[in-house]
Amino acid sequence: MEHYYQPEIECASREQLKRWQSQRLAAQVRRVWENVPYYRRKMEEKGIAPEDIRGVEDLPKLPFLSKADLRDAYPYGLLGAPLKDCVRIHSTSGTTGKRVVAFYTQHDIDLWEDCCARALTAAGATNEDVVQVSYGYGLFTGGAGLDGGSHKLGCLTVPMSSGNTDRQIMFIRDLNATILCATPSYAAYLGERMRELGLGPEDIPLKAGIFGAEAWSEEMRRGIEATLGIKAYDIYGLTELSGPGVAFECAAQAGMHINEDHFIPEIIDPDTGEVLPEGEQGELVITAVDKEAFPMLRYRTKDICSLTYEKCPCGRTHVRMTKPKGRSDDMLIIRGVNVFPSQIETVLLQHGYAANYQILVDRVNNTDTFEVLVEMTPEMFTDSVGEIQQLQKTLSLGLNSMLGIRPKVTLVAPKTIARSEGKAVRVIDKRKI
Ligand code: DLL
Repeated sequence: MEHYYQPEIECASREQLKRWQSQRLAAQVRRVWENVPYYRRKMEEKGIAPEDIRGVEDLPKLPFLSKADLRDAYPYGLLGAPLKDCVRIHSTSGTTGKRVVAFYTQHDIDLWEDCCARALTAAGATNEDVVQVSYGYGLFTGGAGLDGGSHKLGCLTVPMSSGNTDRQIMFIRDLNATILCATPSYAAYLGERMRELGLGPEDIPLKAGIFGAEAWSEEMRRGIEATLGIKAYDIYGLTELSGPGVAFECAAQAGMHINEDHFIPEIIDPDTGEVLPEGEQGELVITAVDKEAFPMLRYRTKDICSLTYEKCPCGRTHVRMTKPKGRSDDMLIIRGVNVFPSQIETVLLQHGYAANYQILVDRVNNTDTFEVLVEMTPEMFTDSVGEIQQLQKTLSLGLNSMLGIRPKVTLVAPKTIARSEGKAVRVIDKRKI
C-alpha cells in the first residue's frame, strides 16, 4: 500500500497543480520585482514587468538566473526577505570561486522539510522507523534536510553525519536503524566495510536507503541494494533551491517526482536557452514559486535530464525527472568527444567492478590524454601481469564502445583510491590547472 505525506498535494489533479503554480508564480514574480533589485534589472533589460506574468505559460518570458548571477550578487544581492526574517543559511561545497550562500526564513525551512518528509514517506518511512542520517551536517544541506524531514514524520532520527564508518555500522545494528540517508558513494563504502567485517545484509536491519547529492547509475543502485539488502531510492536537490527534496523517487523507481507545488521545471537547450518538448533531454531549469529568502526564478541547474508527465503507478501526479546523468559542467570533452563520468561507471559495474575509479585527463604535446584508474575488487585481485593486462584491455574496449574514445585503463589494488564520506571525487583534469 502506497503512503503519502501530503496526499491532497502529491496526488492533486494536473489542473489543480497548474492553478497553484500559476497563482504562486504571479505573486512570486511581483514579490521579487519589489524586493530584489538585481532580478528586477534583469527583467527590465528584457522589457518584462510583473503584470506580464499571469501564469505558468508566461514562464519563458522571464530571464534566467545562473550560477554567475549568484556569484555577482554574493552574498546578499538576491535576498528576497528582510534579513531579520531569515533564520538559517546553507552553502555549497563548490571548489572554485565563491561559494553559494542560500538563505532561509522559517517558512522556507518548513516547506523544505515537508519535501524531505514526502521523500522519506515514499521510501516507506513512518513514525515507527529509525532513520540514520549519514549525510554531512553543517553548511551542506544533506544532513539538515533529511534530519528535518525525519523529525516531521516522527521517526527516531539518528544525526550521525558522515565519517567514522565502523561506528555507523555499529549504530545501524545497535539502534535497529531501518532507513539510511547518505551519498550513494558513501553507502557503497559502508557496504564494502561491512563485507570486510564479515557482515552481510542479514546482519543489519536496514530496509531502505535515500541516496543522492551526486550522479549514480542503475548498476550502482543494484549493487548497493544487494550488499545492504535494501531498496535504494534516489533523491535530488540543490542548495540554491533549498537542498535535498526538490525531487524524489517512489516505489516505482522510475524517475523522481518533482515537488511541483513548490518547483516548476523546464528543460532547455543549454546552448540556445530554447525550451524543449516533453521527453527531450536538456538542462533542467527550476522556478521556485514560494521560497521567501532566496527566491530563484528560472534557475539554470546545469543538470542534464528529461521530464515525463506520464501517469505513475504510485498515484502521485507530479512530473518525473530522469536521473541526472551528470552536470553539463561535469561533462569532459576529451579529444572532442563528450564523456560523462556516469557512462564510465556504468561500464565498470557491468564488468563486475565496484564503482571505485578515477578519471585522469591531461594534455601532452597538445593532445588530450585519457586514463581511467580502476580498483580491483578483493575477489578479482591478481598479481599476474598477463591477467591484469588482459583485464585492462577488455575494460578499455568496453569503454571504447560506450564512449567512442578509448582510454588507457590501469587496474590498481583494492583500497588504493581514496574513499569519500560525501560526494566522490571522480575526475582529475589537469588541463584546467
Ligand atoms: O547535493 C543537495 C542534496 C543533498 C541532494 C542530499 C540530495 C541529497 P549541492 O551540494 O548544492 O546540493 O549540489 C547540487 O548535486 O546540481 C546535481 O548536480 C547534484 N545532485 C544532487 N542530487 C543528485 C542526484 C545537494 N540524485 C548538485 N543525482 C546538483 C545526480 C545530483 N546528481
